[in-house]
Amino acid sequence: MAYTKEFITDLYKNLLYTRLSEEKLVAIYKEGRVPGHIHSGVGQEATHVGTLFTRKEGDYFKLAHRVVSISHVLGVPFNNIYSEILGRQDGNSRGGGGVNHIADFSKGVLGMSGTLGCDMAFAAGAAYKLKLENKGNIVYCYYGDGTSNRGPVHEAMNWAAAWKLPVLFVLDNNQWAISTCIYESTAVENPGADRAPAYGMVSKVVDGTDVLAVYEAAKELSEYVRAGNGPAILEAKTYRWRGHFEGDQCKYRDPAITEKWQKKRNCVKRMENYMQENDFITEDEIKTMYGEIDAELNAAVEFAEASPRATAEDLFKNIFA
Ligand SMILES: Cc1ncc(C[n+]2csc(CCOP(=O)(O)OP(=O)(O)O)c2C)c(N)n1
Repeated sequence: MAYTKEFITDLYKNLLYTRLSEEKLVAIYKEGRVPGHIHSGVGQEATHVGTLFTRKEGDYFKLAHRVVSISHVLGVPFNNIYSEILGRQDGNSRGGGGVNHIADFSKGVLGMSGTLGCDMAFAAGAAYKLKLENKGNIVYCYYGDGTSNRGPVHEAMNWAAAWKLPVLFVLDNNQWAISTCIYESTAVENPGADRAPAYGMVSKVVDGTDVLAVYEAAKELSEYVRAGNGPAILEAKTYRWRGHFEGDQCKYRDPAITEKWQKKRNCVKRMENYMQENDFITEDEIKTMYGEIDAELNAAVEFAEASPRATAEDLFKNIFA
């Protein structure tokens, strides 16, 4: 398909924002500036950015614990994202949620459950609301390959399919669940796509490091879901570049394979090559963009560090009982 320069530049810029933010989180974690932990999503940005470029006003998003910077693409400011991650009161959940719980209902960002898989029912529930409203909106529901083996995932998928709920399930198959490789825990090659027929769903498998391929596949499936045909599964093949969490030494896997993905399947570099080959951007313009985004991210970290810390009293606010 022929793309306009504006579209490609916007897609790339969002990809770069997400990459540089995921790297920034690793950097400030190393400096001891992040309380708790982070799950870096470096290397997996294209799956999220490519699918989200098919979103429409009024859609909902059930994100995951990895690639948390993606909520910026949905309009959540970095000041609030970083404040939440650093446990500060300017965070989206006033610092009480932390890295796994970037939620902003005003932008359709529903957050997630730390009990992986259980939150797939949030997506189906939100999709039921959208179905009743009948405005052509859908829910984007992200999950991992390890999560795909949990019982609540099956329940949510069956419910969504039986009631023809508008959910696009996006499986970010990075091949690892902490230290367990997907091929040790799962009998099928494609834990999203191979299971889709059992639910009566359509699916596609795509190279999750090719943002344009992801976009095209998501466009086709999201249009199918928007038209009222029921849910669908997009399975994106990626690789977890870093450890499960920062500090994980990855002793359980071959570093040569990781290196191969980093060198050959770097979604940002692939997009930069594509853009330069097609005269959409120059090397200097790319360099300028890196500098500007980095400065913006540094300012957001500074903002977060200046925000007051969440206090023990805050624990008792905004709870039901
Ligand atoms: C029900 C449940 N079991 C275990 C955990 C601990 N846990 C956190 S992340 C994770 C790995 C999930 O793997 P995957 O779904 O492939 O996502 P990835 O971390 O690779 O992005 C596990 C087991 C959890 N949060 N919830």
